[in-house]
Amino acid sequence: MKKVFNEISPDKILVTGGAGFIGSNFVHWVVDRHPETHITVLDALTYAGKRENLSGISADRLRFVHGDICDEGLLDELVPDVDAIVHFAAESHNDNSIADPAPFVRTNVMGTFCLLEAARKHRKRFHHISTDEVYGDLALDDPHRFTEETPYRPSSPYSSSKAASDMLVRAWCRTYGVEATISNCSNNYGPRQHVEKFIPRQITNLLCGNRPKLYGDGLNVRDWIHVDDHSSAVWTILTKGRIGETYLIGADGERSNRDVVRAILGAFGESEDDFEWVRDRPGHDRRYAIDSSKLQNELGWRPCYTDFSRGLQETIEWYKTNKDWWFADKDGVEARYNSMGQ
Ligand code: NAD
Ligand code: TDX
Repeated sequence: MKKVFNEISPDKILVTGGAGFIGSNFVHWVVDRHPETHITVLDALTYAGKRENLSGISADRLRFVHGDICDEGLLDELVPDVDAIVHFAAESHNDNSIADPAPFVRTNVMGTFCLLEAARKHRKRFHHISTDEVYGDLALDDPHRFTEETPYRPSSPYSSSKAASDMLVRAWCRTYGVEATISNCSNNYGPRQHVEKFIPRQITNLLCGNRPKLYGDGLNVRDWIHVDDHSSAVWTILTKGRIGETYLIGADGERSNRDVVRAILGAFGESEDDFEWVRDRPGHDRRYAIDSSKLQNELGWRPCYTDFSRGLQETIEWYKTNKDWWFADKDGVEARYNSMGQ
C-alpha cells in the first residue's frame, strides 16, 4: 500500500483558480462543510475569474490573493503557509485554445511547473485538477470508457496542455518525491460557469431571445457531472487518496449535445427542434466517457446528483436569477463565436 496523505482535513489549503467556475464552487463547498479549513485563493482574475464568485465568505475563512501562478516570488510567500495546494487554475476553453494557444501553454504548462517547484521546495501536498480530454475521444459505439490505464491521446491545444501538465506532476512525484495526486474529471455543469461554455451558452441564448447553437451533427457525447460532485470527489482524493495515484471522476452522465439542447429547450417550454446548426469545432472530440470505479471502490466516493434533469433545471434557474452575473460577458462571447461561424 502506497503512502496515504492523511485521513483528516488539512487546516490550510491554497486553491489556485478559486475565482473561476469549478474553483469557486469548490471553495464554497469546503467552507460549508469543513469549518476547520482555512482557504487562500490565488487567482489572476482573467476574463474567466470573478472576485464576486467568492462573495459571502468571511475573512476568517478565506484570504483572496490577486496574482499569477507563474509568479515564483509570490508562490514563495504563499506556499510555506499552507498544508496543501489544490490546483484548478487554467485556461479552460477548447475553442479559445484553437484561436490562440499561447496562454494555454503558459498557464497550463508553465504555471503547473511553477507550482510543482514551489511544492517541491516547501514540501507540500499537491492535488492537480485535470480533464478526461487528455485521453482523446471514443467512438460512439465503443463499449469501453476511459480508465486510469487509458493511454494519453489529446486532440486540442487545450487538452494537450493539460496532458503536459499531468506528465509534469507524475515526474515531480516520482523523481522528486512531491506528494501529489491527479484527478481527471468529465464535463462539469452548474452555477457560475462562463457563458462561453456549452450549457450556459444555450441557456443564456434562450434568455436573450436567441436560438441554441449546435456544432457539427450534434451527436458528440459528453459525460456530464454536477460541479458539487466534482468538489466532493476532489476533497475525497485530497484527504484520502494514495500519493502518486490518478483518479478519474465521473457520474455516468453520457448525453449527446443534441439531447442536452433538447432538454434545455424543453425546460423553457420551446419546441425541442428550435436550434441552429453551426460550423463544427476543428478536431472536435466525438465522445468522452468515464469509468470512476477506482474512486468509488477505493475511496468510497459517490455522486449526489444522479438526476441530470434536476441539476439542469437548477442551473437554468440560477442563470435566470443571476442575469447581472453573466449579461456583461454575453455580447463579446457571441461576437467572437460569430466571427468563427459558430
Ligand atoms: P475557468 O476558466 O472557469 O476558471 C479558471 C480560473 O483560473 C479563473 O478564475 C482564472 O482567472 C484563473 N486563472 C487563469 N490563469 C491563471 C493564472 N495564470 N494564474 C492564476 N489564476 C489563473 O475554468 P473551470 O472550468 O473552472 O476549470 C477549472 C479546472 O478544472 C481547470 O484546470 C480545468 O482544466 C479543469 N476541468 C474543467 C472541466 C469543465 O468541465 N469545466 C472538466 C474537467 C476539468
Ligand atoms: O455553442 C456550442 N455548441 C456546441 O455544440 C458550444 C460552446 C459547444 N458545443 C459542443 C462542443 C462539445 O462537444 O458542446 C460540447 C461541450 O462543449 P464545451 O462546453 O466547450 O466543453 P468541452 O470542449 O467538452 O470541454 C469541457 O469539458 C472538459 C471544458 O470546457 C473543459 O475545461 C474540460 O476539461
